[in-house]
This record gives sequence, C-alpha cells and structure tokens, in this order.
Amino acid sequence: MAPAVVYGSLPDEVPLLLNKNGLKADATNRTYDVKEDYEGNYRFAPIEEAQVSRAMIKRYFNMMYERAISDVVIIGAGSAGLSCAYHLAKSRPDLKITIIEANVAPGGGAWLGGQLMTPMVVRKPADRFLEELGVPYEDEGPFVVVKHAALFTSTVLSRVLALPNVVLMNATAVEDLIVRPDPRDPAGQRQRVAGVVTNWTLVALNHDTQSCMDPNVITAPVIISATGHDGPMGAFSAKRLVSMGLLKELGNMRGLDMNRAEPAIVNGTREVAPGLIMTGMELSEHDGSNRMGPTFGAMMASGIKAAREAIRILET
Ligand code: 48N
Repeated sequence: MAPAVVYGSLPDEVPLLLNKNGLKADATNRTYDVKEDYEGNYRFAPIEEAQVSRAMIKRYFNMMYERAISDVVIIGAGSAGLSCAYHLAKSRPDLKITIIEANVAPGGGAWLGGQLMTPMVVRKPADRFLEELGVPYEDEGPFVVVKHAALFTSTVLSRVLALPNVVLMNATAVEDLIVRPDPRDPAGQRQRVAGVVTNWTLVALNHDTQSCMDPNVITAPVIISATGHDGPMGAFSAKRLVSMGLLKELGNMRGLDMNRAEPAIVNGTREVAPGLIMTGMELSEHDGSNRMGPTFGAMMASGIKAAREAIRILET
C-alpha cells in the first residue's frame, strides 16, 4: 500500500493528466487508506490545508490569466445570458466564451416564475429550447409550464458550465466598458466596444468606502450585454452607453404587454453599438419596448439570437 501523505509535508506538484472524462487525474496513481463507511468508520484520503488553497488558486488565476483575452464576453448570467452562452458555445466550440456575473448566484431573475410562485411559463415556439436542454414541461397549448423555474435555470446553467470553452466568473461585476476607435471605420470616427472592466462585485459596490480599488480588464472582439432591467446593476451597458455618449438616451421599459413585448425583445436583439450586442430585458430599457412579466420564452430566444449575431460579427 503506498504511504499516505505525511502530515506537514506538502507532496510535490503532482503532474495532472486528462482522464477519460476530461477531469484531471493524479498521475501518481497513489492509493489512499480511504473507506466509504457509513457505519462509523468513514475515512478520507489525507490532505494538507495548503493543498486546497493551491488547487483553487492555480486553477482560478490560470483561468483569469488565460481569459484576459477572450473571444466573447457575456455580461450577466440570467436566462438570456445563459441561453446565449449555451447556443454560442455549442455552435462554436472553438470560441473562448467568458461569462461575468455580478451575483454570487448566477441565474438572474429566473429562479422563480411570477410573484415568487415557482412554475415557469414559456410560450411556444421557445419550448423547443427546453426540448434541446431536456427540461420537462407540461403542454398547455400555446404555452408550456416548467414545474419550477429553477429546473430550467439549473439545467441550462449546468449544461453551460459543462462546456469546455465556457468560463463563469460570478461575484464579479462589469463596472465599465473598454471603448476604442473602430478599426473597421476607415474615417476613424466610430467607437467600438472592445472589452469589459471588471472588479469583485463587493469591491464594485464599495468604491465610496475605499479609494484606489482599481479594476481588471478583459478584452474581446464581441461583448454581449444581458444585464436585465432591474437589480443593483440592471441595464448596466445601456446606461453606460448613454453616459459615454454612444447612446443619446435610454428608451425606458414600457408597461406590460406580453404579446408586444416578447417578439419585440427577440426581433430587437442586435448589435446596439459596434462590438456590443444587447439581449434580454436590458434591451427593453435600451429600446423602450414593453415588459412581458412572468413569461420567459423571449429571454431564451433572444439569447439564441444574440449568439447568432455574435457568430455573424465574428465571421465578417
Ligand atoms: O434575469 P436577468 O435580470 O436578465 P435577463 O434579461 O436574462 O432575464 C430577464 C427576466 O428574468 C425578466 O426580467 C422577466 C422575463 N421579467 C420581465 C418583466 O417584465 O419583469 O439577469 C441579468 C443578470 C443578473 O444575474 C445580474 O446580476 C447580472 O445580469 N448583472 C451583471 N453582471 C455583471 N456585471 C454587471 N454590471 C451586471 N449587471 C447585471
């Protein structure tokens, strides 16, 4: 039996290999004195506390280093942002897709249906996305009902996180946009969004209490903003476009009208500024379209359209 790790001596950096599931395997093939015993003698493999720190630090900061240059950044991991990430990552597995989510918990407003009730209504034909994800629902004719909104959100989130070309940085806020002269404009007059400025969310929310907490940056040729219409940072990019002079004024979301709101959001999903695509309810603030209330099909379809727009831009 190979010796267990002697307490107080960190094992050398173990070369990591990909195993059949794409997970990292301990290349030394050591065996440990472990026992899955629920009768009172459960034994774990030994560990040094610093090994846990190193396992996290190495992966997270390697990821930050590698994703400082991404192909697509998606701001916001709500139903639109996650639907976009799923469709984009599946369609273009070559793209490095980085999701920035301000909350610790991704998912945005899609953990519940309406008024804290749990069922989620999705109008046809957006039920096709539920089929693709394998989310069960009840068919009510013109719409379907997922028994709990969290069933959709947890499913799309898990599918997105399992895709090898997607990384999620949650508890991380986009607190500005990188803008530079658009290289596609021979006159050199047009501005292009070329990345995001980030900080830990708790830092971004506390700039008034501490100075000099400067941000980090991630550059990418395409940014997709899906920051919603409410919440502490809702409609972030739409508001920033106005304050930096790239948008004359906010359209401001109109009253509730499901039949007008959902097609307006999906059909209006587009590149609202060079390099910046907008999707989901943030678009209602940008354009002044109606809100739809507790029906989520437009978020899914808008996210898919945003992914298709990103591919179009990257391929031109
Ligand atoms: O769920 P949301 O808010 O936004 P969408 O557009 O994905 O879905 C909207 C949908 O839930 C509705 O509002 C429904 C359909 N109701 C309509 C109605 O009429 O009321 O997700 C946005 C995500 C959130 O998780 C935020 O935390 C995040 O974006 N976020 C940010 N993340 C990083 N940096 C930021 N600056 C930022 N701002 C928001």
